[in-house]
Amino acid sequence: NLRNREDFRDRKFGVFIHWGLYSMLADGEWVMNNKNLPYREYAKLAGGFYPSKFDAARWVADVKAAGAKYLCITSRHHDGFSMFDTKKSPYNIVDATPFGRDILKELADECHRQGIRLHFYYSLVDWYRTDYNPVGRTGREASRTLTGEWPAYHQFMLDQLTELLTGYGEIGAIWFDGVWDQDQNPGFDWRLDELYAQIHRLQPACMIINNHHLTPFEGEDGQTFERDLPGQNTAGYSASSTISSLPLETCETMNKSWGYRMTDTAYKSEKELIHYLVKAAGNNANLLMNVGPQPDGEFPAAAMERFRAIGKWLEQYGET
Ligand code: FUL
Repeated sequence: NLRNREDFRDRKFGVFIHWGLYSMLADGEWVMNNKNLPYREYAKLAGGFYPSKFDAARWVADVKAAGAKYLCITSRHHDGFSMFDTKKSPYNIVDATPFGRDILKELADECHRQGIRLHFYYSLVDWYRTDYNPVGRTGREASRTLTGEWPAYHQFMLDQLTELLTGYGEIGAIWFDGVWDQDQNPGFDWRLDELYAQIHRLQPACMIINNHHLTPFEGEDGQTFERDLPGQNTAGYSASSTISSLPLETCETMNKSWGYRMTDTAYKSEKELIHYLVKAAGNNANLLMNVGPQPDGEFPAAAMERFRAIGKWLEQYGET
């Protein structure tokens, strides 16, 4: 997938979308962990998830109008809720919500129709399943060994990745996250090679990116930095990485949150965001800029204003 890497490098600007059950609580995607919510109670949010204004065509058109060339959406975040029609667990948007629609499928169809490359964020951490411990919490806080059931969880991930790579057309990249969850468990083997091999088998051109905050491993196709430009470490996530010669990407929020947070009004200005996009490009890195859609399925107005401003700027000064 060398050609795909080059294609990715040229895309420069992508939109990250964090959307899930957590959006309903309007307190960021880590709310279950941060507020110590019991996972079984949290799961009941699904029964009320009905984003009546969700419109995949609108989202993709807005992303395109912002001048972005790709989109990366949370297929399943740490809360363990699948935002797609998985057959591997009933805890998913089609079977567990009154909405009953596979938003990933609708988005995939629109991305393909409107010419936006689609990436799937996929969490290795799962706060819902009992075969990945500790339930409801990050594993970073305590050294807890995984239960003997862990191979079943690994198989579950393998099966879900198979679904994602067979039911949604061409996928530009799988964006993994959560390797760091087992930092307190030295020597733990995520068996990533098996996950990677399956991706390569199913879609040889699909890139593998992993937000492990380390220098890329064997089999990966890009390096992503969380809230920092390559070579910087202001956010504290990039201490153990050196800059790779693979395509680079940095992800950043418009305010301070990934998932929708009602109280977070600390949006960066349009100018700051445009400067950051230019700086990232100057560092040979793509910028993956986040938006956290509301529970009703719309992008927050403050995010929309910024998307429009960036789009206008790119139209005037950007290369197409
Ligand atoms: C981190 C996650 O823990 C955050 O919730 C978010 O998804 C960010 C992009 O990556 O590792």
